[in-house]
Amino acid sequence: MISRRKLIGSLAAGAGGLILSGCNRINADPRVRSMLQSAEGLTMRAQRLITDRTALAREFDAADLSPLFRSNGTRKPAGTAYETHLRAGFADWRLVVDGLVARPLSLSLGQIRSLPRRTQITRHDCVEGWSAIGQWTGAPLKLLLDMAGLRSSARYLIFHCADRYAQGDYYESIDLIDAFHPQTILAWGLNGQPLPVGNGAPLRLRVERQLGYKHAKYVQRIEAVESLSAHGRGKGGYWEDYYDYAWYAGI
Ligand SMILES: Nc1nc2c(c(=O)[nH]1)N[C@H]1C(S)=C(S)[C@@H](COP(=O)(O)O)O[C@H]1N2
Ligand SMILES: [Mo]
Repeated sequence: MISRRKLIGSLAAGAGGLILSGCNRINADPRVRSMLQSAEGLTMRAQRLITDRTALAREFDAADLSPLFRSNGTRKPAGTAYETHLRAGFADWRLVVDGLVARPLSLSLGQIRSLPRRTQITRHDCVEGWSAIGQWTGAPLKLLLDMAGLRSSARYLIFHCADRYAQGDYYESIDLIDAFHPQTILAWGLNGQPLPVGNGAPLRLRVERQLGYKHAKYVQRIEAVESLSAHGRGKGGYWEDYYDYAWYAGI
């Protein structure tokens, strides 16, 4: 749970006393509502008829933890930039939050770790047919979005990752309902330890109502956009662009 006093304290210290713009009632947010009324919101409206997208994913107990949380996909980004950050313990690494925001952010890992944290034990489901239960600790994405101040035109967030596949850089995207979901966190810890390299160090997305490939590892930039069409091949993610995976992979 997040203590409000700690929240305000750390935001004031870490971000120069930015004003918190609350967005707790995401369904009442005019941006979300206008998106739901658009053509892009069609699939989502259909989904909402059968599921409540703001509902929480199931959380488990410590006794349910998988003995090992496997690494899948990229196990370590190639290249000297990542290697240099890794050797320095990510001391000079920064997460950039930009695009359609009022106050672009450049945050160190220390600043992100000192934000109020959320810890959750959840089950990760990969389309390749395996699941694992892990305990994730990180900063609720909502906190960073409130610090940055989304502009009214923002509809989606693109997560730019440090790893590359044959066709292009790994990236993923989510809408604002998932962005403000209470279990959507930028995780820097797994099972009580710093996030291992194989699982996305130093920072990875957890978006618990969706399948594994949406959980971007090695996140280095979060970009707020109005449309997904200008990025990659326009389908909102690496697997979506090149392998026809569904953009919305709700579970
Ligand atoms: N940057 C990046 N993020 C990624 C991937 C990847 O290859 N690169 N693989 C995805 C897939 S398919 C899954 S199942 C999970 C795997 O997370 P894990 O390595 O912690 O098990 O990360 C997802 N996020
Ligand atoms: Mo996956």
